[in-house]
Order: sequence, then C-alpha cells, then structure tokens
Amino acid sequence: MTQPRHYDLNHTSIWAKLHQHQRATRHMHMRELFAADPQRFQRFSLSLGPLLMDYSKHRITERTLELLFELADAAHLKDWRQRMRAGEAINVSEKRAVLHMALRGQAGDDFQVDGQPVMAQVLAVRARMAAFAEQVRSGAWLGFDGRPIRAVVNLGIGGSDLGPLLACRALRPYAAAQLDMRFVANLDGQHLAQALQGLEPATTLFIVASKSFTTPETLMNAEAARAWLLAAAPTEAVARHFVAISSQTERVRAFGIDPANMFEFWDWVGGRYSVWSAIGLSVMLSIGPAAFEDFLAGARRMDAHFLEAPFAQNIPVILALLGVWYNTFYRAHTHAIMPYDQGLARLPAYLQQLDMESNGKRVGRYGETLDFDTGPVIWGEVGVNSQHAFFQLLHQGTRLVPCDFIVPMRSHYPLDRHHEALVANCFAQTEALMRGKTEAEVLGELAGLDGDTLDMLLPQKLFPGNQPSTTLALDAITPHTLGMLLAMYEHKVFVQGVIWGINSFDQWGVEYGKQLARQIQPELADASAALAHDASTNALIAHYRARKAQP
Ligand code: G6Q
Repeated sequence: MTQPRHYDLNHTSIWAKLHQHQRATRHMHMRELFAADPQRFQRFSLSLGPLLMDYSKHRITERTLELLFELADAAHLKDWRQRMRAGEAINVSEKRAVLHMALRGQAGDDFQVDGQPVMAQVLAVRARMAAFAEQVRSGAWLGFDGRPIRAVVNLGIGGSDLGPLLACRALRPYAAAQLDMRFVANLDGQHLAQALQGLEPATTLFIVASKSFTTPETLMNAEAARAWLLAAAPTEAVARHFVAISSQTERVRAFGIDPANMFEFWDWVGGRYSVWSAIGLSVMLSIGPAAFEDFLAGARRMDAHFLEAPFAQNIPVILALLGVWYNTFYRAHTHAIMPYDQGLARLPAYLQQLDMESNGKRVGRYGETLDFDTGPVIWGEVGVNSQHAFFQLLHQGTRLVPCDFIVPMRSHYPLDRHHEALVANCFAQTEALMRGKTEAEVLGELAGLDGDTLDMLLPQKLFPGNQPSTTLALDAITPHTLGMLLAMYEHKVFVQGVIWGINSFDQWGVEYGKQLARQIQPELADASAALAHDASTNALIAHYRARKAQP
C-alpha cells in the first residue's frame, strides 16, 4: 500500500493561531461588539442582487476573518476551486469530475471533462426536456385514452427526490395550475399508495428518477406504479405514462421504458448536486422551461460570484468559514436552518443531505484519519413553528448552535399583515439570540417581587444571548433567488470540505446498511433461514417472523 498523503493543516501555525484567538475572544459578547462599533452591520454584511447576507451577529472581529482567510489560503482553496471548475477528477475515490456548475452553464461556456467539452450535451438534454415539458404543459402529450396529463409523480430517492421536491414546493406560485405534482421516495408502501390516491391512470405521468437505475426503493416503487397503470391500461400505455431520468440507458430499456423517453445525465453529477440536471424535469414541468432557465441563471450568478469575488466579499466562502469557526474551533456540534417561508419547509431536509452526506466523514480525501470534528449535524424546521417548539433550547439551553435564518422580503400571497408578522418574528429571534436579556433587564420586569420568588425566577428569566446567526434575506422566493440560495449552499459545503481535507463528493457511508438489508430481507421472508447476526438483530428478526405469522 502506498503511503497515504497527510492532512496536516491542523498542525500548521494558522490552525494554532485560530485556537489561540478563540480562547482569547470566547468571552466577548456580541452585545458589546455592537455597542462598540456602529458600523458593525456595514462591516459584516454583503449583498448580491436580490440576496442580502447579514453576518454581523457572529462571535467574530475583523481579526477572526483575517485568520479564517489565512486558513482558506493554507488549504489552497483557490486551487481547489479552480480544479473543480476545470473538470479535474477531484472526486478522487470515484475518479470523477464534479461539474454541477456545467449543468447551469450556457452556450459558449467551456466546461470540460477529460479534455472533452460538455456544454453541447448539457444543452441538448435541456432542450429535449423543454420540448417535452411544453407538450405536457400545453396538453399536447396525451395519456392512453386521449386525455392530457393532469398529475406528475416523481419516483426517486435522496438526490433524485429532495432537490426537485424542494424546488416544486418553493416555486408553487410559478406552477402550472393544471398539473398536480407528487413525489414518492419511501419504500414504505403507504407513500406510493397515498400519492396515488385520487389520481387516474389515464392522466398520470410517472418520472422514474434514478441516476444508477439500480436503487431498490425507486425500482420497487416504479414497478408498483407500472402495475397500477397496467391494471387500467394496455402495455403500450407505458410509453405515454413513464419517462426515465438516468445515466444508464440499458437499464432503463430493460425496465421497459423506451430510451426515447429517457433524459440523460452523467457520472460527473453527484445525486445531491443534480437538481439542475434532467433530475429537475419535474420542476421544469411544473414552472415551465423559461422559469427553469431563471432558476439555472440564479445558480450561475452565484457560481460567477463564488469563482471571482475575493474571499472578503465572497458569500459562500464567508458562510463556510463561519461554519468552520464554530465547528472546528468552538466545537459546536450542530447547525440549524430556519426558513421563514412555508414553501421552503423542506430546505432543512435538502441541506441535511447536501451537507451531511458531503462532509459527514472521518477520513480525508487520501484516506488519512482526521483527528478533529468535521461536518456538523444539520437540523431545522420552518420558522415561527419552530419558535413554539425547540427555540427554548436555543435561547436558554447549554449548547452553542449557530443558525441560518432565511427570509423573503416580499410574499407571493396577498396577506400582507401575515408577512410582516412573519418577518418581525424572524428578525426578533436573531436579535434575542444575539443580545440575550441581562439581569438588570429582568429585574426591571420583576419589579415588585422580592425574597424567594425573585431568587427563583431571576435566573430562569435570564437569556445569555451570544448565540450566533446569519440572516439571508431574499427579495422574494423566485426561481432566480432559489437558484442562488441552493448554489450558495453547494459552494459553502465545498469550501468546508476543502478546509477539512474531505472529498465531499462520495458517500461510502450509505453502502453498508444497504448491504445488510439485502441479507436480512430474505431472512424475514423465510422463517427457516438460520440467523447469524448479533443477539439483538437475531431477536428482532425472530420477533418480526412471529408477529407476521399472527392473524
Ligand atoms: C446523493 C446520493 C444519493 C442518491 C440516491 C438515489 O448524492 O448519491 O442520495 O441520489 O441514492 O440514487 P439514484 O439516483 O441512483 O437512484
């Protein structure tokens, strides 16, 4: 075995300096930083068109950022960014290029993989998607009994589900009213059964979205969906009611879908980075090709910003470095995402996959052990609702939880008072988390109380504050701003991966459980099969067999 290359950033002087700086500044309170510097917002905020990022409510000074930029330089961030853009195989364990940026490229862009230009094929698939979407949306694409399509069911999981699901929900104000968009990912039969409720086979289109076309969850759902269609229709109907999105033509053909109804993408697109590819077909069907182009243009705008802006003005770079600051140097374990927009309710789930599948790794890209914390646990929930649920812990718990607040300045829905109240809540939470409530303030509120009651209540009503947050204010949730937002997070994850020395583009960790499930499934079905697992797993299998056999 060749000697693995070493990750050594954590043994450099800049790493040590950041630790020192953290120790020297950790008692500093943001309330005081604001009081001392009337320019703090101007100093620590950036805008890019319709996006404003306020990162002034962080435990940072200008020195912190200087050191973090130095860390990014020491990790050769500029080189890695260029290597990704140039189509080098930076996904080293799978020897693949990482070119989701090409998926939102336009004619004339020079994206290449292995020295071969890729824009022509990207644009050709996009044009086929658009032609198909126009047919379905206009009612020209007919189901087996001559009626137009009224419902689209996307069958896919993970990267082949979360992106299109999020975008379709977020962009509902742009959606074609005549198309009912549904998504099925789970192997649990109730997901498909419920999604099909109320649908007619003759007016339903299925999209089988699977890059590998071997994913058992998706293929099992696709087979059941085909059976549902064929219970009402002749075999030829499959051609009118099933399309596939995949990189595997032969497997698509073997499943019985005509490759003429297949929209291709390539192995240089990771599943969780694929919403911009043919995997976005459901999004294009829903919002139309022109709005889908806006979605891509928003992402492209963020790409150009990420590639060109100096670190000190670079939104994804700063977002990433703030995450590194808390994760690595404060040892914060989690990071919360709070969208104040009902349409973005699935954003936390989307970012869980994007971030945790990319950077949830304990080994560096060349196999070296990383002896520091890497990717955080990402969690969150739509804003306001979460205030009535878990914000207690953010305000008065014992943990440091950096948060992202995402909020549109304008709503698509004509309930202005609702929107103003929503925005007020969002801003109020960032303020409360930052400033906290001091003893003097609480004493003022408790005036009139004394003795034991006061002693008991005072500490309970204190808010320590100093809980960091970034506010991402979008003018409105549009295809363009959603494209910017998602591309921003992709680049954030990339930057963090570079700093931690991780290959953010493979996911070996999801394989093992799948392997064991393949072994256990036949053991559940065959009660006589011998079991050789641990005592717990053996007992669970036996319990299932016994309960299943009961009437
Ligand atoms: C994403 C992952 C994973 C993948 C699903 C679906 O980056 O690789 O979530 O998207 O496992 O895979 P298929 O598209 O191949 O069915």
